[in-house]
Amino acid sequence: MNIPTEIRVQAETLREQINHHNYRYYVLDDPEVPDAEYDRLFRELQNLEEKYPALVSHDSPTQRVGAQPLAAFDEVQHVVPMLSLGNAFNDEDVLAFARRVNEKLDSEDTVFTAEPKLDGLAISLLYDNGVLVRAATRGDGMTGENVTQNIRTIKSIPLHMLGNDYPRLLEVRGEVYLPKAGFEALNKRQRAAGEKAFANPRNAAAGSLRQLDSRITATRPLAMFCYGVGQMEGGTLPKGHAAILQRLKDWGLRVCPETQTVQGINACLEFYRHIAVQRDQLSYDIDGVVYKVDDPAQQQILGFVSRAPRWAIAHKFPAEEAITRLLAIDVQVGRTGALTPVARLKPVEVGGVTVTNATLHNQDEIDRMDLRIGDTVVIYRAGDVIPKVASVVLSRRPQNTQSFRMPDQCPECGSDVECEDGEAILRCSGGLFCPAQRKEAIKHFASRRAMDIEGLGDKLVEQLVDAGLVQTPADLFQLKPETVAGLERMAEKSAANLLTALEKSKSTTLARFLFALGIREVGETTAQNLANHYRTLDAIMQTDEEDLQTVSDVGPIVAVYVVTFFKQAHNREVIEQLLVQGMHWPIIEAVETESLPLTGKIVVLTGTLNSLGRSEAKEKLQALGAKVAGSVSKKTDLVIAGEAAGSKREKAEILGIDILDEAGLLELLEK
Ligand code: D41
Repeated sequence: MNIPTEIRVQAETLREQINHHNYRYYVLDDPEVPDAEYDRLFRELQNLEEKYPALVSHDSPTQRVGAQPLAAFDEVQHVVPMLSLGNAFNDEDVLAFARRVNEKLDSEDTVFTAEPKLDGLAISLLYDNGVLVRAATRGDGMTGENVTQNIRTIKSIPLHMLGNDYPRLLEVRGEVYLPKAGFEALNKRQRAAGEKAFANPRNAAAGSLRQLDSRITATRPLAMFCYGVGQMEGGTLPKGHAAILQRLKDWGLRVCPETQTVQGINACLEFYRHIAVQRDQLSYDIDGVVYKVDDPAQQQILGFVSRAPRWAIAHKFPAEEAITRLLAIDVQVGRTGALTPVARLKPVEVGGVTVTNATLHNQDEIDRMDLRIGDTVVIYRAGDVIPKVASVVLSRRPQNTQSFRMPDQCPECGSDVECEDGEAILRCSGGLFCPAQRKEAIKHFASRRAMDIEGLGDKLVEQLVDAGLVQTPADLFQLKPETVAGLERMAEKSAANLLTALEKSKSTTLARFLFALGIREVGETTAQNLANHYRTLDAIMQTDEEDLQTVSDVGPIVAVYVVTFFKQAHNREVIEQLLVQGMHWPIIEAVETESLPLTGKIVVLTGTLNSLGRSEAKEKLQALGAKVAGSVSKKTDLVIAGEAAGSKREKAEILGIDILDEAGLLELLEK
């Protein structure tokens, strides 16, 4: 097909725009336009390429979805070997490294560039005339595997470098990793699908890159930071490691923003401590920092020993994995009755903290690891997250291990345990009859973001429930100073303080109160949305599922939870008592909405929208004053029918309700 010039220009312009926004988003971490605008450009390019398949270029930003599965990975010979890094485990090791460097360079204050050490996989990217032509794993440093198809799915890796001053041939090296959030999300997905969860982000990144089917890799939110160059032909690089990194960044490659150039080894150690403090807040896992002599002439003088440069060293954090013995598996009952197996461990130090418990998630997870009580296990702990059992050391399994089954009865109250459809979660059916759920409900009620009852910590709640003094949140407000003071480790003064705090907590907001009730899936945001929408507790207690779904953030599942909660007599009773005790909040004024174009109109969204997401559309309609409902009825004023709209559209036609297509919606939102 002959493609008109203006179409070619249009596609090229779109690609440039998309690449530019990718760069702003991934490399500079400073997006210029909202996601919706990016999505719009992307879809426009996709549509063009669909219409004119000959337009599709190998480096088009649309070509990241994965390709046909491979039978095996090809081998790649690294022209410039990928060196390894020497390790330092303490300040002394680092100082010894600095002495060697300074001696050989005959300098006192060498300039170093210090980088966080990503815990991922070392990867080489080869750019030929700016186009990504090959990506390979490090392998043994000499020979790696060709993972080009997989690497192409990583959005933060440019398929085409930016600018025009890049070398004719350039090999960029760096670390591919899975951000912490991506790791958690991936494991959640894996578990929901009955698949094995990954022990840590590094394994997850490795597993994702080792996929022969790149369409699977495309679903894994991998990312990359670049930290050096290998092969280069037909070009020059600036003098100095930090300057090279800056140049890579200009060419569209992602570089770790924490990287710093410092003078002298003490400044390196300072960097280490600074990063150690930041570690938990970083969006990616690191296992230490790397110091590199910045000046390439000095690097040359230092050279390397047995495949590791003498001009660089990794200063590692204490290990995050350790081996210990699984002593027992206990079952914990959470606020919503969910049963979680918890590993009791022989105390072991992991990353500088003594660990005695670790989470096991569910029975499936235990079965998949073939975990038995008495086993030797690997414990993994990253930053401040809950430690977990990563794997079993089968070769160290003793003779008399015992397998484990989740109980049929709640270990706290003896009620039957129920299994929710399609979920691996077991739940105690005892509700607030179950002391464990009662305790958790009261802890949640008292917590800082709920009623914020100062001095009412977890331990005290447990004491109060165990002593039979408190059954429900409302009972808290009936406590007498003498009873509280009579509890173990409770002095008169702290008892008086608690009562003052309880009194103070009575003055609250409707949103906090709703959140404090602990309705399933009603977090702070949903509670706030419910409060804004209904303005009174009565209105919320009387509403139905259909109406609830007109609230921003509330879907059919949450709507059921809310209605079910308020239907239950014991919940209504507790609420009643709390109000009698004097719990109160300011009246929420109605917002002036009369001037909005869709005020009072009930709108239903159906079918697929191309230019914006459904929740986005819902929010925008609500901003215009509309109530967005889930199903079509006589009360409906308007139906927005996207692509492939089905029965809802038909019903609207039968009822004679106004119908708008996507273009009509966009026009409406423009107003
Ligand atoms: O972040 C890392 N994991 C990292 C790894 C880094 N920031 N810098 C590195 N620099 C090198 C040299 C100095 C040899 C170019 C490295 C690695 N190597 C490396 N990664 C895996 C093996 C070696």
